[in-house]
Amino acid sequence: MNIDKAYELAKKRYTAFGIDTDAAIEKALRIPISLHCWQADDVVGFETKSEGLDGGGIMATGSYPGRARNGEEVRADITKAMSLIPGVQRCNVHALYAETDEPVDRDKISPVAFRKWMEWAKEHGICLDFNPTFFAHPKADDGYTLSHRDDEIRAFWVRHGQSCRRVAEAMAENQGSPCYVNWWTPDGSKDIPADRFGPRERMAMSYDEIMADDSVDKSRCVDFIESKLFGIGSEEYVVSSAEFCSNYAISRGTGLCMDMGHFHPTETIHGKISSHLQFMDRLLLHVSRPIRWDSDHVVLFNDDLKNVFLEIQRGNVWDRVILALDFFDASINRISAYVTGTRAVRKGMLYALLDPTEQLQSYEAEGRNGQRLALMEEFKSMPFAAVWDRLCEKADVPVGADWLAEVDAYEERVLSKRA
Ligand code: RNT
Ligand code: ZN
Repeated sequence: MNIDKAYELAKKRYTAFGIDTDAAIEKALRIPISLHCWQADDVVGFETKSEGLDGGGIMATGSYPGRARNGEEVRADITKAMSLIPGVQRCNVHALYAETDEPVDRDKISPVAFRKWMEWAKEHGICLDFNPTFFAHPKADDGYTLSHRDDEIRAFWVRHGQSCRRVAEAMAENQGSPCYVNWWTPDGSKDIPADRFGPRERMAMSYDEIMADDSVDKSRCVDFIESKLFGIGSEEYVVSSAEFCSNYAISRGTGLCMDMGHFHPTETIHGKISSHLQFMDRLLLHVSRPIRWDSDHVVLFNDDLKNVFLEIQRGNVWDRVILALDFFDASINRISAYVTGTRAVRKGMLYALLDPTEQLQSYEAEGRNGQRLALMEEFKSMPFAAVWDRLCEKADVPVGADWLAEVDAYEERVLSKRA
């Protein structure tokens, strides 16, 4: 009742600027967000019994009880989280979440190992995306994978990449929609390398060898390469830097992935979108929140996030940006991490879709930059919350903080029973 009243008033305010709030809600609900499977279990995966990330320089810190311990638990937790989040959702699975009866090494993984994921996805009407795993493996222990100087190790990782593209293709076939594949390698060095060229040459060669497999349909398996500035253990040198990845992507026609946490701590990514999209068809974004470093904190509805979506809105490139999440916090209830983060992303979309873009751009064309600035500022205090509540109501998910009670109940009933 109050939600409807508040919405009607808000709608009037936005209509005065020529903004259609109903259309914005519809559109915001239709844009897919790919939830990462690894928040559920702190990036442990199903290969080992280890209780944490094993190498690769990414780190899930914290020991909040209730971590998912197997495929059934991971999927149940994601299903629970998804039920509290409005709008279209996908799920992105990492290769180390393969489920096999006998151990299968990374270079031999095949679609069968992801059969349960595919069945689950079908059952819930969601699409899957995929990530090869170039970390948490003895052959990645010295910090190099696809750029390794040892030919045998490099060839192992190339085979891993090739098998991952076949898995992705099978997922795409299963869901009748492309599978977006994100390529991230930890390769790099803690201290000053004597040779920065060699690993980059080998990295490019390896990607070329992986992507050369023409039997994989590129409209089904769609590849994006993720850059990074530094990681733990690769502070000085990262092979797949921003320049490496964007040059590779442009020269080879593959996609680029920008992770919000993979740049200098004072550097943001929204300004880069219009540069890359001059030369690329599409971009994948890993939506994350760095705090002082690539800490992968739960995404919040903050200025960084708003700016990314405002940029997409103002450039009208909604269909050229693919959104996947990449955060992992082991210090809080993991379902709440998913729900807080993903709802924040959906909020960011709606917020941007309610932007007075046309008016701002015509002020700009007329050189009325004072008006442009003023309107941007005024819009920050528009009754956005009322439109957001309406969106949640429309999507049949809890409004406001009501979802917390459901997370508490799930914690009590399910998570707290896990040893
Ligand atoms: C690491 C990258 C990468 C990973 C996932 C788990 O810094 O962001 O995307 O977080 O592959
Ligand atoms: Zn990432």
